[in-house]
Amino acid sequence: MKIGITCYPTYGGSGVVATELGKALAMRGHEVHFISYAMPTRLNGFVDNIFYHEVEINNYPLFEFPLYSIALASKMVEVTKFHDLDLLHAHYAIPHATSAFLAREILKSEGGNKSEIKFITTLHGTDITLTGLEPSFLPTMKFSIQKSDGVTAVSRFLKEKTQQQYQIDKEIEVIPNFIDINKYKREDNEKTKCFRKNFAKNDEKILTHTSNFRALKRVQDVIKIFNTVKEKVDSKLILIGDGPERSECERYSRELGIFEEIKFMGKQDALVELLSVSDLFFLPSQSESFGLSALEAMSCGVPVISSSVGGLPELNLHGETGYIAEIGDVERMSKYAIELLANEKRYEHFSINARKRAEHFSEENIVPMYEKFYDKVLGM
Ligand code: GMT
Repeated sequence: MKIGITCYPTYGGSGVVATELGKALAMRGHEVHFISYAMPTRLNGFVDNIFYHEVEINNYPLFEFPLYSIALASKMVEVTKFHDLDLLHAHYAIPHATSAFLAREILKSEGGNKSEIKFITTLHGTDITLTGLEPSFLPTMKFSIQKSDGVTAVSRFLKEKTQQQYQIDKEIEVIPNFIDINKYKREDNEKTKCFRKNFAKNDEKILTHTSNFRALKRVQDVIKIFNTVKEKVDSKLILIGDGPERSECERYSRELGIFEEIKFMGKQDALVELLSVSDLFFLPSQSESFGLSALEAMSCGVPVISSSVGGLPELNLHGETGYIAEIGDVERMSKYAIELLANEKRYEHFSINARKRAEHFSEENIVPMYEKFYDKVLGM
């Protein structure tokens, strides 16, 4: 199959999922064409069967705002025609589903051999729960989702939320996030032992959080939890990633007098190594449709303490792979963390369960769900 994938290339989980999906599909013999404004960050190194098409945007003094959605639609038309695509797959509805709709209608009106092209939209999270609900986007979003030839959502929660909030009766297929379990696995060797020494003393535990530091990730809650946990369990905190709340988080940890015990790592490629030296992962988000970062941690055998929002309970099983608590209940999250870190046997059990749960979301299990869905939409 020849598939055109559009995603946000540099920021957020939707781009990661879209790129990893494209890579996995290419490995399975499909031809994948990424259509975006920049090369997706995870598309590093040469992969056979993968092509990248950059959307060029011409600036003209009259256009106060870049007309990306239109330029993207035109690029989708061009790539579909000249690379003989079978399908367009838009990740994150705004504006990708709208551009794909436009591209499909243009190709239909041209009446050539691509006049029957179909497009699929994958809903990831904030496209539905936040940005899409803004009055300036809502009618266009609803329309674009409804007009998609197929729609997938990354959790049952997101499917139901879409149907309720947009009053859409369209069938939505749940295809969860996935992980390369052979890459994301706990490394326990001389290198990671040495790595661990950089962060903590032998008897200290390492608590970790990864995100793009937006307000909805509630990174300050992680700092509050750490402040309580470290009173009972000798520990250090690693914060990975960067974003709008980072400065405020650094300021807050200075105010609490614990800045020296927290490592603000910024964006990191060595995620597997960092997760391999971690003992607990925190994701206390305000909103989370799936929680890819928690899945990455679990795949490395790290139990997760998360909020109970969105799709998180579909991934993190309370009392098995970690614990869940209400948004903002840092007291309960701290209590869970202290109890788990203090109980070696239970911890071992949770760590094994976390890895087993992650295996359920392996690339091998989930990517064929997309292939099956493509076949269904194309009537094959
Ligand atoms: O909002 C983000 O953190 C980025 C966002 C995105 O769409 O790029 O992530 C969403 O998609 C991920 C991949 O499907 C999910 O794992 C995240 O849970 C989801 N984020 C939110 O719902 C906040």
